[in-house]
Amino acid sequence: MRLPARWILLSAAALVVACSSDEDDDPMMPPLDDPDPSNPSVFEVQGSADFTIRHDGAFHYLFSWTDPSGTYTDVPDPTLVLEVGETYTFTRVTEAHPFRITTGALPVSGSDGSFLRTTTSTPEIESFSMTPLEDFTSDPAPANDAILWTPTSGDVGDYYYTCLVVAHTGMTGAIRVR
Ligand SMILES: [Cu+2]
Repeated sequence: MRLPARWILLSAAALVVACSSDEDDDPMMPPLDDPDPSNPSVFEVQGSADFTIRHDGAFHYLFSWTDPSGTYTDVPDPTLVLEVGETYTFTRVTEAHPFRITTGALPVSGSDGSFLRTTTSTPEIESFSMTPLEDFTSDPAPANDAILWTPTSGDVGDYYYTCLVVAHTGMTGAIRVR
């Protein structure tokens, strides 16, 4: 039996597509969870930036900063997309609510702009914290010690920030280093 020429051509094209997509996708390396740029809570911060952090009750952190794309004021729990090699400061300027950066393994639910920490265990939060702890904690006033972070290529990945008051589960957001 002779196969129609058109069928052979289509089959060859499908084989080429299948082979090229095999090269692009490494099944052992799931892609990083890319933030959705259409989500208004996701901010691709341009260049180095200084984040000033206030709070809305026990519900949200409020971030203010300026970068070449504009000035942002009191943004509740933004997802911050940061760049390797740039330097960022995170400074708490109002009372209470110690601010901690953790790894992406912190147990949370929700999505960009509305994350909730799902653990209320201090030892568990500590276990997922970035170390040294004091370098990734911004204490409230009057200490006002800032976190100063220049992510390296080894830091590419996902992180969270959260309040160390265990009941303040909504004071949680994401940082993605790209
Ligand atoms: Cu808090």
